[in-house]
Amino acid sequence: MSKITEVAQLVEKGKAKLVGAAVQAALDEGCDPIQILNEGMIETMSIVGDKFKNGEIFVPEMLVAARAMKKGVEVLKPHLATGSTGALGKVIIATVAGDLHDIGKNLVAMMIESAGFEVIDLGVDVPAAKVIECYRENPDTKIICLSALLTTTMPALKDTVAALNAEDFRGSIKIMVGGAPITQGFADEIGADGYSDDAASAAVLAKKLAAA
Ligand code: B1M
Repeated sequence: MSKITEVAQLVEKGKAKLVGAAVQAALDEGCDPIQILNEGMIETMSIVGDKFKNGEIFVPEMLVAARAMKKGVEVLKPHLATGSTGALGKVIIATVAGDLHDIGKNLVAMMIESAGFEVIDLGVDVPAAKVIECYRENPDTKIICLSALLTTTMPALKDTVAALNAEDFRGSIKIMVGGAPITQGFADEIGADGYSDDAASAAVLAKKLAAA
C-alpha cells in the first residue's frame, strides 16, 4: 500500500492519533505535500461525504474523519506554507452563520497566509455583525473572505455580503467567497468581488484583489 493510500485510509477511518505519523512517513518517502493533501485528505473527505449522503455512515464518522484530517494538515502545514510575512496586508476570514465546516476555510487561511497576508480567522458560525465589528477594529484590512459549505447556509453568505456591501467602508475592501456549493455565478449575483474553488487559487486571487 502506498503511503498516501495509508493516509487516506486513516483519515477515512478517523484515526486522528495515527494520521500525523503516516503523513510524516509519506513526506519522508519524498511524496509531494500537495499530493498528500489532495489525494490523501481532500479526496478522502469527498468519499466520506458520499458515504454520508448514501446513509453508509453518520455525522459522528464525518466528525472523526474531519478531526483526523486536521491532525494530518498540522504535520503538512510547514511543508505547504512558504513562510508568512504579513507584508501584503490583513485578511479577515470566517465561515458564515449557521455553518460549522472549517477544514476548507482553514486551508484557504493557510494558503493566503503563506502568500504573505496577515490572517485574522474568526472561526465558524460567524454572524455578519461580528465580521463588521472585526473590520472596524482592523480598518487596514484589505480582503474579507467568507466560506459556506452547505446549500442551507448560502443565504447566510448572501446576507453577510449584503451587510458588508451596505457599509461605508465597502469601497476600501474586497470580498472573496468560496465553498463547495458556491459558484462564480452565485458570487456575482450576491455582489462579491471574487470567487475561487480551491485554497491554492484563493491565494492567487487574494493577491490579485489586493493589488487592484
Ligand atoms: Co457536513 N456536509 N454536515 N460535516 N460535511 C457536507 C458539506 C455534505 C456535502 C455531505 C454530503 O451530504 N455529501 C453535506 C452538505 C449538503 C448540502 O449542503 N446540500 C453536509 C451536511 C448535510 C452536514 C450536516 C447538515 C449533517 C447533519 O447534521 N445532518 C451538518 C451541518 C452542520 C453545520 O454546519 N451546521 C454537517 C456537519 C459536519 C461535521 C461537523 C460532522 C463535519 C465538519 C467538521 C469540520 O469542518 N470541522 C462535516 C464534514 C467533514 C463534511 C464533509 C464530509 C467534508 C467537508 C470538508 O472538510 N471537505 C462534506 C462532504 C464534502 O465536502 N464532499 C460535508 C474538505 C475541504 C478541504 O473541502 O470545505 O469544500 P471544502 O473546501 C475547499 C473548497 O470548497 C474551497 O477551498 C477548499 C480547499 O480546496 N473553499 C474556498 C472553501 N472555502 C473557501 C473560501 C474561499 C475560496 C475557496 O474564499 C473565501
